[in-house]
Amino acid sequence: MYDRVRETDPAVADALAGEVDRQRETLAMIASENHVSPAVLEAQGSALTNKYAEGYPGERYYAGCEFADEVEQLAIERAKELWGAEHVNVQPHSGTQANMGVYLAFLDPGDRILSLDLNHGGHLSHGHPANFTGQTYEVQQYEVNPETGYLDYEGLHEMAEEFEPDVVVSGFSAYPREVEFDRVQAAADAAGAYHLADIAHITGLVAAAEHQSPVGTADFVTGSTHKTIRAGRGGIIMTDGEHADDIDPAVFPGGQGGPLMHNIAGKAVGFEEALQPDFEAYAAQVVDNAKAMAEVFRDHGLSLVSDGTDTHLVLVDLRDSHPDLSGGTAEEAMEGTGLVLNANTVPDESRSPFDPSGIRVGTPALTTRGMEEKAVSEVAHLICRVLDDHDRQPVLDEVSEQVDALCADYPLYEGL
Ligand code: DSN
Repeated sequence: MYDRVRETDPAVADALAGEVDRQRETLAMIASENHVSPAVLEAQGSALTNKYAEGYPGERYYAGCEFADEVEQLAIERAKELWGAEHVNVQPHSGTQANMGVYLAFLDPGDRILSLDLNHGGHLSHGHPANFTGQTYEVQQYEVNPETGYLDYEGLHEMAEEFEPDVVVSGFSAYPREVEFDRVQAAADAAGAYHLADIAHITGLVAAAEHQSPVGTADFVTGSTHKTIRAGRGGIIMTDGEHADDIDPAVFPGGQGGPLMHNIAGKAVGFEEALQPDFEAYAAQVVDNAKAMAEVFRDHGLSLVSDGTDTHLVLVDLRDSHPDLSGGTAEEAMEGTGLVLNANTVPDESRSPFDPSGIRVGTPALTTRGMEEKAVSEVAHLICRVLDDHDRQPVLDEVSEQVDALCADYPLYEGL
């Protein structure tokens, strides 16, 4: 594998082959990850990586853009069909860059953002002090209800009226429940603010109508294209005709230079795959699998934020069931067995963001491997075993063998 790379650079070839093997031989449950198809991989590795194409289809600053134009236009048309958006920009290099495009277009430095706290499931690019958003704009953050773990829509509404933000952000990285976008919209309307719905995690669920859509409700919908939608890596912005003329120049030349045309090709191919009828079944299975996982965890006595899930992820708060076990230690013990998930902050976090109190478990990649409820429940039982016996090597060895068997039963990238 990677023979041409190997001729030039054996060290990188080893690392690339090692990564394919790592993905094959472990179970990816980082909720933001997925396994794209070989077709998407091939498109991302295409000669379009060489092409500068500043501008937009039909209006480029360089010659030789006919194929770049074709690919970008296909990505745009397919995205419009998938999400029902009037206007789509497929050039953001990532979900954060997509958010940046919206902020650059509609906010001035010092303007106000109202968004969900990172510990409660938000995202760095929604106003965290370590991110440019927290450094450029005035930020206030809302929270989930401490009793239920669900978004506190009334609290959000009151905060919007008091704080008078310029933009209210919805859409989250570690929120397991369905987002009621119309209620966020009502809060934004009460403040005369824009509503930015960042659906990075749930793009695929929204496209397949497994989650309600903010398109047509929120002013701007941003997302990343490699998570549940399983297309090439990057970001996307959707809006209506009214805001389109401000969004495009904010992405280029406002915040980015040349678009990553090879990634846009990967987006186009992944969107085409998501338009096929079997994608709806995939997205439904992602959610069913997450619910099955939540059930095993609950039966095992684990505390789940919001007591379950409507989406692709489950957030486990370890403090009640395993008060001496941090998320970081759990993550490390899991990884040693081939269960790859991430430590995550939880609402009312009492440890540090570097070693928080929770773990976040997602099902998009397991579902891509073909797993259904029975196999996913087996995986959930393995996670419980590691949590209970994270320092008992014989148990970890047994779990590791069972992970190997599951990986063999649900193979990945055969023939690659
Ligand atoms: N890093 C992604 C996540 O894991 O949620 C968000 O950008």
